[in-house]
This record gives sequence, structure tokens and C-alpha cells, in this order.
Amino acid sequence: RSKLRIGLIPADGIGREVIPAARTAIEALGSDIPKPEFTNLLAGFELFTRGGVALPEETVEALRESDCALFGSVSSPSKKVTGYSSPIVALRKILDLYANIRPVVSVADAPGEKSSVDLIVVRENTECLYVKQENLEFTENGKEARATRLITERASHRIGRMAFELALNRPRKHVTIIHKSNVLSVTDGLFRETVRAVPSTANGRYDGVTIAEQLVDSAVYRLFREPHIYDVMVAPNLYGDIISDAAAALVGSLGLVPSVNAGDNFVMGEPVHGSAPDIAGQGIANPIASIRSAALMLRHLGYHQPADRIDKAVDEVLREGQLLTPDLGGKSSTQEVTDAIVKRI
Ligand code: NAD
Ligand code: K
Ligand code: MN
Repeated sequence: RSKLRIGLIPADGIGREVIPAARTAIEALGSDIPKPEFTNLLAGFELFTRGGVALPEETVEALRESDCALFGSVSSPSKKVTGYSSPIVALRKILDLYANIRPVVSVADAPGEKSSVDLIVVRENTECLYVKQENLEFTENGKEARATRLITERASHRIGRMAFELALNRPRKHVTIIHKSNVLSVTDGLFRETVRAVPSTANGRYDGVTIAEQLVDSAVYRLFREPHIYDVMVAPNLYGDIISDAAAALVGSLGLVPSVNAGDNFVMGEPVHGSAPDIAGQGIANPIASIRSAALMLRHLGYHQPADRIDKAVDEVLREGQLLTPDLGGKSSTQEVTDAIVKRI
């Protein structure tokens, strides 16, 4: 590669404040990576309210021409809005980004650190209840709403394989399958059995990886009491979404936790958090989740040393504890924290 084409989709709310921060962190790497070429792309709820389209075709086309992308966050409303559908949920499906990889790692001695955590949530990213096949009926007993929950062997197998692959490169090499098969024996049963069967299809490749499983409710309980028991947690879409926000509380803030949406041919970094309307526009959003998402994206593309440079700079700023955004108890702005990180890169 002579250049790295990066699509930037800040979308809504604090996405517009933290994605530019991630961009400056990438720029600070200089010649350690192929020359980055950024393209700003539109998507989001605000775009929808202005023109009736949340995910323009041009954005999808531009992403297909890019090497990778960074997505901010969308302000999806909690009430149904006719014609609107979340662009990030759509993009994950359109680009077949079937794995949402969310490392939750505490930085020792950093302010806000509640316990020592080093785990990865591997969330299936294309199905489960997020197929969004919902249906409302008016019956003699009142309204009845139904949703389809799709679990396929194909998607469960490939997310399982991703979890085992990630485990191979970690010291503990331990995979915990999260499910609720005691109640949902057909859907979660298929997920559990398929992931469990992954090693038997891999010619001994995963022989060194240990497997455990945990019902999703007690998994959250144990996550709060003894987070160190987890290494790689693999889960269907909805459980993975919830568990990763919960795990973020253990490391001090949602504003710290990055992710990548990964498929076999494309990777899109994205902070785990949403558009945070409660703090949007104030310049105080924590940029670290997005900056680390940029590092994770680069790592996924094989640029490990540049990714390390970003992560080390973030660790330093956290440990020093002088420049922190309010979510971590500090008084600094997005810009000040970004500048401090960029200086250390
Ligand atoms: P949220 O993640 O936006 O915010 C939850 C809490 O965490 C808020 O108090 C917020 O201020 C805080 N927070 C989040 N990120 C932060 C950061 N970087 N720095 C400092 N504080 C931060 O979740 P929510 O409030 O439930 O959702 C708000 C909107 O975001 C909703 O419209 C929702 O649909 C959307 N959302 C989008 C995505 C996505 O784009 N993938 C993900 C989650 C939520
Ligand atoms: K997000
Ligand atoms: Mn979420």
C-alpha cells in the first residue's frame, strides 16, 4: 500500500467531536503508516431529518472504495420514525462486518479504574434481534408486538472462529460462550452448540484454547464481581451489546472503550458509546474510545507498531491523570486530551 484510504463517518452528537480527534491521532503517526487519505462521509439521524435519508448511497459506495473506516455514533430515536433505520446497523450488514470486537482493558493506576480487567467481547454483528423484523398487531386483548430473533449456524460459526482466533493470540487463551440456552434452547442452543463445535472443525488449531460457558444474566453478575475470570467472551448480538457497556463501567467510562466492526474484507473502527446527547456540543466528550478505535483498526490491518504508539500515548495520559475529561473526574476538554495524546504519539 502506498496510501491508506480512510472513510470518516462522524454521524451525530459527540461522534462529530471524537472522530476528528481520532483523525489527528492517525495523522500524528507520520510515515509509520502509508499516507492516510481521509474522506468525510455523511450518515445519521440529523441527516435524515434534513433530507429523509440516513445512509446515502454515496457513503456506501465511498466505503467500498476505502481501505477502512471510522464511524462515530448515531442518535437513533427510541420511538419509531417512519422511513428511518439506523445507518450503523445497516452498514454492518451491507459490508458484512460480522464481528464486533470490543476489548475492555483497564489501565493500572489510572483514575476511574475500578478493577483489573483485560477482556474482549466478541459480539455477533449481523443477526439476533437486530434483524429488526418487528410486527405490531391489534387483537381483542389489545396490542401485541412480536420480533424475530434470527440465529444461524453460519453466523454463529464464523463469530465463534473469530473468538478462537483472537484467543490464540492472548496469554490466557480462554473463550467463554455467553447464552441463555436454559430458556431459549432453540436459538441460543444453536449458538452455543455451533461455537462449541468450532475447534472440532479446525484440525487441532485451537487445542490450546480452553472453553467455558455462562448464562448471560449470571455472566453480568460475575463480570462485576470477578471480571478477571473472563478473557474472550463470545455472544449473540444483543447480549454482546449489553455486556460490553456493562464492562465499560468497570474500567471507568464508556468513553474509553473502542471497537472494530470486522468482516473478511473490511474493517471499521467505532467507539462503543453512542451520541451522548447529554454532553454533545460542549466539547467535553472523551476522545479516547475513538482514538483507541483508530488504533484497533490499524492493528486489524496489520499495523501493530503504529497501533502500539497510539495506545501507549493514551495509557501515559491516563496514568499521569492530569488531563482527563469530566467522565473520568477531570476538567479537561476533548481538544486538550487529544492534544496531550497527539504530543505523546
Ligand atoms: P450513550 O453511549 O450515548 O451515553 C451513555 C452515557 O455515557 C451518557 O451519560 C454519556 O454522556 C456518557 N458517554 C458516552 N460516551 C462518552 C464519551 N465519549 N465521553 C464522555 N461521556 C460519554 O448512550 P445513550 O445515552 O443510551 O444513547 C444516546 C444515543 O446514542 C441514542 O440515540 C442511541 O440510539 C445512540 N447510540 C448509538 C450507538 C452507535 O452509533 N453505534 C451506540 C449506542 C447508542
Ligand atoms: K458508536
Ligand atoms: Mn451499544
